Amino acid sequence: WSKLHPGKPFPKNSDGSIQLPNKHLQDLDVDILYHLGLDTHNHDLPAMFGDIKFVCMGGTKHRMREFAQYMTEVLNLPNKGEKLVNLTKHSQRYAMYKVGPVLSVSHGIGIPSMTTLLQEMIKLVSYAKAKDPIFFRIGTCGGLGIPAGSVVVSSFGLNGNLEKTYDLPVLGKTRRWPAILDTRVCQEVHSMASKGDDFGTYIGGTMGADDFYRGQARLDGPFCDYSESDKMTFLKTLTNLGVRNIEMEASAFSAFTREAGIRASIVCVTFLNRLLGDQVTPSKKMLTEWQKRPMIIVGRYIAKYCEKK
Ligand code: R2B
Ligand code: URA
Repeated sequence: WSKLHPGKPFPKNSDGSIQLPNKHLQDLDVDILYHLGLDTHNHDLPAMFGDIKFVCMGGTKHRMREFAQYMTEVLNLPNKGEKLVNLTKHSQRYAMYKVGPVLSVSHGIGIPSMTTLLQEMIKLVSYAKAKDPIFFRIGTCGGLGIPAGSVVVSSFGLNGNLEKTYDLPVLGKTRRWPAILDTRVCQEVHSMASKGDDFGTYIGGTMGADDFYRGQARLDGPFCDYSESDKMTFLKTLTNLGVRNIEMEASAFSAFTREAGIRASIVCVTFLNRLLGDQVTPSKKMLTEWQKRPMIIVGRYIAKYCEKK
């Protein structure tokens, strides 16, 4: 990694709260978390979010509301069955729900949308003085060589150039950060799979592509100038590198949580086996059912953690 600018994982405060490495923030009287519709002057962030233990992010607003509702049941919270309030409704970009120690928040599609949200979430948990928060991404993906409907817990992120990094142009130069995920959380989350589940849960690398079509070697986008055999060669190369699934955020999610010193895990359900095709063909009902699977696995992890407390 010597040629990268990895930025060491930043140490936490002794009480487990998150330190922000950016010294410029100390010059701000007020920090406006613009896309969350929250700020450090008008909102008492420690009172609102100081008890957060888990930040769970996923693509859609609907799914993240469903996850929040699901967690009220799993944790048997007093607001079970009540209508949940979207805490970011003023920003109208994302949706965020708080249930007990869980924040459930949508991040949209792709790395720029996700990292905008993720960086404001990192600031939010730091300002709130939340202790040792763990971040999850629960999502959807294409699988490699495993049945559709399987769950993949990511062991590392990979960019579209087959490198285990997240690359971002900064001040006119591309900088790179290692896309590393916490091995222990990955294994602990994987151990939440049960023999009785009607789906398999796998560990593997996850490619975070910058595009759904050509960026994921699809043949069904509006543009395509490579052959089916080029596509298969690429997908097999990925498989040989230990990659089990392809989505659109893993590299950046891994890199930014690591840089902040936050333990994190990515848990996605596969909507298709990319070695067999490109189109997402299962019915909406089936896909909705499958999207619950990462919630079930992560829900068990959170429940187990809360039991121990
Ligand atoms: C998975 O699904 C979305 C694209 O359909 C994207 O956000 C991702 O990572
Ligand atoms: N999301 C992706 O990014 N790719 C897929 O193939 C399916 C869902």
